[in-house]
Amino acid sequence: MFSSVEEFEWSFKEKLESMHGKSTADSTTQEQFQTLGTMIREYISGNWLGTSEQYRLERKKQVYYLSIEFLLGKLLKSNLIHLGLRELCESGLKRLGISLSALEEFESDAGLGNGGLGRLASCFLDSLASQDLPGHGCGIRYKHGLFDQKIVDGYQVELPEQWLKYGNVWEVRRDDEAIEVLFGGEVESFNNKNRLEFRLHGAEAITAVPYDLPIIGYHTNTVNTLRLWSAEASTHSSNKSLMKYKREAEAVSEFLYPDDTHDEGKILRLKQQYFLVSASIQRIVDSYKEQYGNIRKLHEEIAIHVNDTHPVLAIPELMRILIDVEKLSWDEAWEITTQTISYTNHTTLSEALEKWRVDLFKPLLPRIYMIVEEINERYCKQLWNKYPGDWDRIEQMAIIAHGVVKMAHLAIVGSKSVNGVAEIHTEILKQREMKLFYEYEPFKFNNKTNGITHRRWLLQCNPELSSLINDSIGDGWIHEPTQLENLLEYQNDEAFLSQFMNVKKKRKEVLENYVHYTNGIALDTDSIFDIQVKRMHAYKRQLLNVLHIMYLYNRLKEDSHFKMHPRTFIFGAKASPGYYFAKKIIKLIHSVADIVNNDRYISQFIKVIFIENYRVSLGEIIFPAADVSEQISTASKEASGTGNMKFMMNGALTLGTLDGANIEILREVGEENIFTFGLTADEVLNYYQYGGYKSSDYYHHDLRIKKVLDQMLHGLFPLPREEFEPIFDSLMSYNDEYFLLRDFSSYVKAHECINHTYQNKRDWAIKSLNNVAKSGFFTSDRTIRQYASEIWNIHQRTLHHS
Ligand code: GPQ
Repeated sequence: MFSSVEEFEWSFKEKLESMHGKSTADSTTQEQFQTLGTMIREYISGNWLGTSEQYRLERKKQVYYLSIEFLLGKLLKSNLIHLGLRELCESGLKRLGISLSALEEFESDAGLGNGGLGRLASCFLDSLASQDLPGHGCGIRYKHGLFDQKIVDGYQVELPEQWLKYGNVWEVRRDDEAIEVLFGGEVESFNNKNRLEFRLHGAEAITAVPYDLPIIGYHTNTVNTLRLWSAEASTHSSNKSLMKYKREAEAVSEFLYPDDTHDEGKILRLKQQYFLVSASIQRIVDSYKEQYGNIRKLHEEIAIHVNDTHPVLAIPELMRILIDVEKLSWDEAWEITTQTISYTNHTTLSEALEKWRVDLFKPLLPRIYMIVEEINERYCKQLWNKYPGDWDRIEQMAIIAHGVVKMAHLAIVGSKSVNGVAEIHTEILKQREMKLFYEYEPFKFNNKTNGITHRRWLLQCNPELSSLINDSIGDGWIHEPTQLENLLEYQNDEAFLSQFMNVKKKRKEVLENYVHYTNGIALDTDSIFDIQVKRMHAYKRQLLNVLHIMYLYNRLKEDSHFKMHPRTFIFGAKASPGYYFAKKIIKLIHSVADIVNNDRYISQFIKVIFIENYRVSLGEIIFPAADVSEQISTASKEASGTGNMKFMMNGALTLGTLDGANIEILREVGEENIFTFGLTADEVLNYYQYGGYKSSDYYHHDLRIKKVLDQMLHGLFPLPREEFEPIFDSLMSYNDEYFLLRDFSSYVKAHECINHTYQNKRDWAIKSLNNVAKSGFFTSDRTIRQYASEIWNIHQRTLHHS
C-alpha cells in the first residue's frame, strides 16, 4: 500500500471508506488522521512481529526499561520519517486535497511525563530501536497526561489533559496478556516440606491490561515495544460495592502526578509504582520462562532498568516471584535479582528523594514490605561485619530507618549498577550524596551522560538546517552524528555561512508566526531570541532571568545613551499545581511582560514572551529558533539537563552555569563558543556546608539588585505589595537558597558579552555552527550504546535484508 503514490492514494481512500464509511471529501481531519495512522500500524505489523520473533530465535538478551514517565510527544511525523514514507504520503494526500502537516498537527501529544526524565526515556526508546537493540519500555497508560496549562490574567490555571479523547491510533490492547496486581491483605506463613513459605490472603486484585505501542527504528526493520499498563477492575473482585471498587481500581492509572523532581508521598502514587512494577515483572518472568525455562539464568537473558527510584519496587517484586512462586532460596533469588537490575539516579535534590512511610507502605504491600525488611536486615548485618561498631554509618546507610523506607538506598543495594546522568552529577553522587555506598561498593557506580535523539531534535524539527547539512557534508551524520564535525570545514565559506544564517532567520520567523498568532504580539526576528524553556523550579532560576530583564528595563530608562541589540526573552514553563513559589514566578514574568511590551521606548529593545502550555511539540518549533539557550541553574543542582543539548544541536549558544551537562558542552565547543558564569558546584556546596553567604549584603551593596527587588514590591506593577512579597522574602529573609543575588553580577556580564558578540553576525554564525558541529556527542545513540555495552550487555540483532 505504500509502493507508489498512486497505490497509496487508492489504499487511503479504501481504508477511509471502510473505517468511516465516507468519501475523502466528506471526511474530517480526525478521520483522515485515524485512517493514516491505522495504515501505518498495519504496514509495520510484520516487522513488529518479526522483531520479537527474531529476538526469540536468536536468543537475544533483552532489556526492559521501567519508567513511570514516557514523554513521547506526537508520533505520526517521526513514524513516517523513520519508515522513509513521509514524502510519498505527503504527495498522495495532496492529490486527495489533504495536507499531511494538518494531520500531523491534529495528533495530540502523548504527554505521559513531566519533563526531562520522561523525555529521556522516550529518546532512549528511539535510540534502542534505531540501533537494532533489543530493548522495550514499560510504563503506565495514564488516562490524563500532564495537565494543560492556561494563563488567565497572568496566573497559571490547570486543565485536565485529554490525549485519549479520540482514542490512540498507535496502541494495541492485549487482553490476552492482562494480569492481576495484588494490594493489601495479610501475609500467611506455612510450612511446605520443611520450607517456610508465604502467601497473601484477603488481598484486593486490580487487573493490569497492557496496551502495546510500536517503537519504529529509523530506516531499519526493527520495531520494539512500549508496553503501557492500564488499571481496570478485576472480574474476581472483592466484597466492596462494585462501583466503588471499579472507581478505585481505575484511579490507579487515571492521571500522572504533575511533580517534577518532587516527592508527593501520596498513597495513590505508591499504588501506581507497584502497579507498573508488578505487572511488568510478572510478564517479563512469564515470557522468559516460556522461552528458556530455567529461572536460574534469568539475568543472562534479561536486564531490567529502573528509571530513577519510582520503579524500584522491581527489586522486592522480583525477589517475591523468585522465592514465593519459583521456590528459590533467598540467596539464589538475591543473586539473580542483583545481577538483573540496574538503576539511574536523576537528581540530588533532597525534596525529590523518595521516602515511603512504613505505616503507609506496610498495609498496602505487606509481602513486599516483609521482603524489604529482610533485605535491610541482611544488608545491615553485612555492614556490621565490614564496619563493626560504626552504628552511625550503618544507620545512615540503612534502607529502613526512622519509620521510612528510603527508595534510593533500596535501589543501590539491589542493583548491579548505579549511574548518574552527567559527569559532574555522578561525581557528586560518589563524593557526597552516596559517598558511603560508593566506599562500600565502588564498582557499582558509573556515569552515563544523557543524550537526545538527533532524529526528532534535528532531522525532524529542523528540516531547513538538516537539508543544508546534507547539502554540505552529506547525510552520514544521520547514522553517525559525530560526523557533524565535518561542518567545521565550512567555517570560512561565506556562501555557506549566509545560508546557515538564513536558516536561523527562517526558523525565527516560524516561531514568530506562532507567537504572533497565540499571544498577539509581533516579534522582531532581527532581535536576539533568548529562550528559557523547562519546568518552572526555584533551582532552575527563571527568577534570575526575570531580575536581569528588570535590570535592563531600569538601565534603559535611566540612561538614554545605553543601547543594546534588541532582545526577545522567551519563557515556557509549567509549574506543579501545588508549587506556590513557582506559580508566583509565572505571574511575575507576565507582570514584567506587561510593563515591558507596552512601553513604547523599552519595547524597541526588549520584549518578554511567555509561551503557554510548553510541551514536546512546541519544543520542536522553539529549539530551532533560539539564538541564546538559558541554562542557568544553581551549579550542582541540575543533574544533567537535556534541553541544553536540543538548543545546542540547533545552533543556539549556551548561556550557562557550570552545572550538569553544560560542563560537557563547554568541553565539546570550547570556551569561545559558550557563555558561562556564576559559582562553581564546589563553591555552592561549600557555602551549604560551611555557610558564609549573606544575600542581604548583595542587596545593600549592589544598587542594581536593590532597585529591582524594591520595584518588585512596589513601584513597577499595578499590584498590591503582597503579590510578590514571597519572592522578595525568599531572596532576603530566607537568604536566597539558590544564590541568585550572588550570581547576578556575573550573569549581567555574561549578557553584556552576548550583546557584544552578536554585533558581529558572521562571528556569531561561526560560533553557532561550532555548536551544531560539536553536538554529535549528545546523541542518545551514544548514551544507549554505553548503557548497552557497559551495563545491560545487550547486542544488536542481525538484520537480514530481503
Ligand atoms: N529529572 Cl528526579 C526530571 O525531569 N524529573 C525528576 O523527577 C527527576 C529528574 C531530570 C533532571 O532534573 C535533569 O537534570 C535531567 O537531565 C533529566 O532528569 C534526565 O536525566
